[in-house]
Amino acid sequence: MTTPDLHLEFLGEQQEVAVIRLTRVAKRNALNDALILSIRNTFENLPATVRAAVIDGQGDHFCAGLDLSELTERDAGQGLHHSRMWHAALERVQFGPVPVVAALHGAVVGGGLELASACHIRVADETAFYALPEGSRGIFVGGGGAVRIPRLIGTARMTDMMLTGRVYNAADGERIGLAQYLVPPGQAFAKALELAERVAQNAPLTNYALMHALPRIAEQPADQGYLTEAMMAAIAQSAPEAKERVRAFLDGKAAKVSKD
Ligand code: 1HE
Repeated sequence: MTTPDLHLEFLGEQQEVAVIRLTRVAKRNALNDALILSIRNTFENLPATVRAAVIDGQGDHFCAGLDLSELTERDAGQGLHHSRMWHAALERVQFGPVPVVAALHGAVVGGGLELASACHIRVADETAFYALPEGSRGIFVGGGGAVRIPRLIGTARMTDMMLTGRVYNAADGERIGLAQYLVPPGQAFAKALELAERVAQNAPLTNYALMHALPRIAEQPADQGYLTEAMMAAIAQSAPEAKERVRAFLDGKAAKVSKD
């Protein structure tokens, strides 16, 4: 599944963390059609041993967004299908088999921010910056950004980013919710890997619930959300693994919640 523009490897004692790295450094990891299809293919074919994933970018930037050199003379129908191709790929990231941690640095712009938004946790180092230059390029987001980014930062902030070309630095990005973690330069990958290894230790049904039930519950009217939550809770707690984990705590064999 490794290609010249995408590297895949497995880390951890049981190879439980997949590391997906964009390696199109000369083009600042701009996403051409082939790379988008590679991302989709990778998430569709992760081995069953994998429990969590990290995605990052080689070089000085996470991702420069859509490969603008491919934005040629598409007609409306071709543009529609191109956008839908991105949707299908990023849907495999968000609703694929395992939680994904994005390790961000440098440019996280346009389609790069759309890719990051499809991940479940975002870790940024202090070199990261975020923008949606689509506005100034005369185009619009097409990789699911109009759906996902307002859910992270609100419609007003996204509108401002696109209307004015506003660039958020790493600290402000973390403040407004584009990233959940902010780390010193060069440390995003290490932190993302540490988090992914921790996520990989969760009961698979818990991770499934967080990826597949929680975002849908959050979109449901409250009375439907409560019912979906109750059903998901019942399924998760019925798993033998859940019972073992609760028993381990009651027997004093599992870690307490600690603020350190
Ligand atoms: C590219 C791209 C690209 C770089 N498509 N080729 N995205 C953008 O509007 C962002 C455009 N890129 C930039 O603003 C800058 O390149 C960066 C801030 C990301 C990096 O700057 P820098 O100085 O490190 O690199 P560079 O010299 O600008 O670029 C190096 C090469 O990468 C150069 O090619 P070269 O052949 O002259 O060496 C650039 O042309 C190339 N390159 N970014 C194509 N994006 C689903 S819809 C999503 C819609 C969008 O994402 S729109 C936003 C697109």
